[in-house]
Amino acid sequence: MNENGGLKLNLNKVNLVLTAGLPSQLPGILRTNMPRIAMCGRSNVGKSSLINKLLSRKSLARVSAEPGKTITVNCYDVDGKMYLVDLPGYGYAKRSFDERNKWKKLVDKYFSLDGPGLYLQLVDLKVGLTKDDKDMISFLDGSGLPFAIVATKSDKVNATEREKNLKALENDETVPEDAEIIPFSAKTGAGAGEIWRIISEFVEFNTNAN
Ligand SMILES: Nc1nc2c(ncn2[C@@H]2O[C@H](COP(=O)(O)OP(=O)(O)O)[C@@H](O)[C@H]2O)c(=O)[nH]1
Ligand SMILES: [Mg+2]
Repeated sequence: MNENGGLKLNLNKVNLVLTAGLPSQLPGILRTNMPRIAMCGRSNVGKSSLINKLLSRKSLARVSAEPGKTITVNCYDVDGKMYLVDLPGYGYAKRSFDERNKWKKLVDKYFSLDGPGLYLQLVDLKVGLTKDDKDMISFLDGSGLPFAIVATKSDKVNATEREKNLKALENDETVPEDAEIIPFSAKTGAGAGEIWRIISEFVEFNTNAN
């Protein structure tokens, strides 16, 4: 199977094209008719690690041991066919009111951009849904935005815990019945093929539509 889920992509042609720290910097140089795939989730859930794994890079997106350091939207152009977007994380307890406000304004601006956007909502498979995760899922669902749930750090749970925690996600009332839930590990790469399949379906559909 093609590891990019059917899309022909040259992963040597990946560039960080925009780092936006202010709403006014969006969309900036982004071509809004090009599909955007955004990583959404709390600080430390594994957003940057997912981007690195999908692009087979060790440290393209900065992986941080200290969560919540920077509030920026980082956009990677992938072979001129789509953007992978590293959204700033939420739920970082030490953030000040001003910083939370900055986060909200920036993310709201991103959500309001024109053009095709898919959201990968990351949830820690071991931790389960936080209050903030539930709020985000309700927002995505309520706004009619297309999204899939990626249950991260699957290497940290054993098979029993994994099944139990996946069931809990599936059965949570904030998670729509038809939502896709993909267990993923940036450590082992498990689930990456499935995530590429979802991305490529979205990209193909929205490229042909233009
Ligand atoms: N064991 C394990 N650790 C992970 C995984 N994904 C991320 N991490 C670790 O979790 C921490 C936060 O990851 P990062 O990608 O920076 O999260 P972000 O804040 O959402 O971008 C880092 O220490 C990563 O090495 C995973 O799949 N398995
Ligand atoms: Mg990050």
